[in-house]
Amino acid sequence: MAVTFPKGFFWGGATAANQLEGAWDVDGRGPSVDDHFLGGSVDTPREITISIDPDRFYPNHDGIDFYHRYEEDIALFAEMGFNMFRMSIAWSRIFPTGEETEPNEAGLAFYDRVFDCCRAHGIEPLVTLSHYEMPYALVEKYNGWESRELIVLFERYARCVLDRYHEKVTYWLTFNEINLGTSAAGALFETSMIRGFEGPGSEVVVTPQQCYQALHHQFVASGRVVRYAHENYPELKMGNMDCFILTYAATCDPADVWANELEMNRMNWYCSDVQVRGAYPFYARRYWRENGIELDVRDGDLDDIADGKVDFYTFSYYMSNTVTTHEGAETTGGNMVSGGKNPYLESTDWGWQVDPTGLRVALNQIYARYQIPMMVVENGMGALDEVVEEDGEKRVHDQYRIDYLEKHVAAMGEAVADGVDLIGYTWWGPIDLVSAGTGEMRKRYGFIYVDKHDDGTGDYSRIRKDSFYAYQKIIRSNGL
Ligand code: BGP
Repeated sequence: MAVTFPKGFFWGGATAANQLEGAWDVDGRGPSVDDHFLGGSVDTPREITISIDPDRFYPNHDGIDFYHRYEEDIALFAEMGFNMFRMSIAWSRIFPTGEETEPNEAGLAFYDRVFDCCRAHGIEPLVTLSHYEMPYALVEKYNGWESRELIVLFERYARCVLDRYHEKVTYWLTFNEINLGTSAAGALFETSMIRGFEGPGSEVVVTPQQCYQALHHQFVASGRVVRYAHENYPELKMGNMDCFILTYAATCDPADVWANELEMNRMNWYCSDVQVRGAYPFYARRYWRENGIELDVRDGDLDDIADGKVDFYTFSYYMSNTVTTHEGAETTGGNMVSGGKNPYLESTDWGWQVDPTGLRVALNQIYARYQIPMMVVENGMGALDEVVEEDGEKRVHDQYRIDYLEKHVAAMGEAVADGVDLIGYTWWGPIDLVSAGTGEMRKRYGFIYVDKHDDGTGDYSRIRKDSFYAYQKIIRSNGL
């Protein structure tokens, strides 16, 4: 059966400000959390430094210099046929310390230029308000989302950018991969609770109480922002964003099946149940009790959450894992999430298990639960690429990435045929950028190669990889 994607389907790519913009201290921008992270690798966690050490290399400081090269990059996206570009706004470009009452006009003007450039190419921006970052000053003063103070500060920032860009941007997401906040390792990225911490990131210790309280603050903040958008700009579409890590019971032992049910609730459903349905789910109370969590919920919080129901559901999908209660099970990689190995799946060089069928399963499960429009806003493969010279041209033959792309597009096509209301797909890292988990450039996702390396060298030139043309073909045929 020929797979048919809906007419007007959004095809594009996804990025985050801190991973590509660079220009970390330009035009009044304040330091952001990620500016304090050094580079790491698959087995060496990124180190955090409280002060910026001028003698060390911080990969996010220069990113891939999108700040100065966005016109060239957006033109390349348009050449591939994109009609959507997912990006985020760096909060500290707009409010450098997070506590100013007036925004930084130079920062606002930058995003005006970017959105105008997208529009000129017929590309719809999809904007994440918070993608793993906040002004670093808010870490020092409040320990990130641990503090309730963050709610009003985030609201101020979000209202400001909604007021400014509502005619240029229709699709918005509040928090990137909010559900990573349900575990200590993920909370490091997602909630920025790293005050006073120095050293390799994975050693940051936060308790379940801190994680779930921080998430509560984010739910309230997200709810208030969604309500503000709906009341003031009814044409806007507001979405959530979860990191969907599909898990399977490793065996048919009912104990494994139940353990997997619990893991799916924590990892994949807890946050989206709140943001899609506007209330904490039925299983939350037992989970809180058994994990020593007592939420501080103030008057009005639950109304904010109830009013903050999103219009569409979005998620990232990279891998699946397994869950077992049996001893001695092998585990596999993931930057913030690791899980059980699946003998039927292969893994990337960074240990992420590749499972296109799992994407079809996830789409069906999510749609069965919520029945609202959905987008896959991240999917991709980090790999080592080699540049070769042929006929005086530089090329990258990345057939592995094309295979990954085609299989995941096929799985989405099947899900569409299953009846899922899927409206868009944005590949993670359409252009090589700094890895969030490891800080590496060598972990490349792009259809466009960027000459930038982990020792800081490179001239930032861009090269179309073979996958550039493969994606172009997919888009031209609307997925056929
Ligand atoms: C997601 C993040 C992205 C991105 C991606 C790939 O979890 O939302 O920011 O980086 O994963 O991960 P990594 O960069 O660690 O390979």
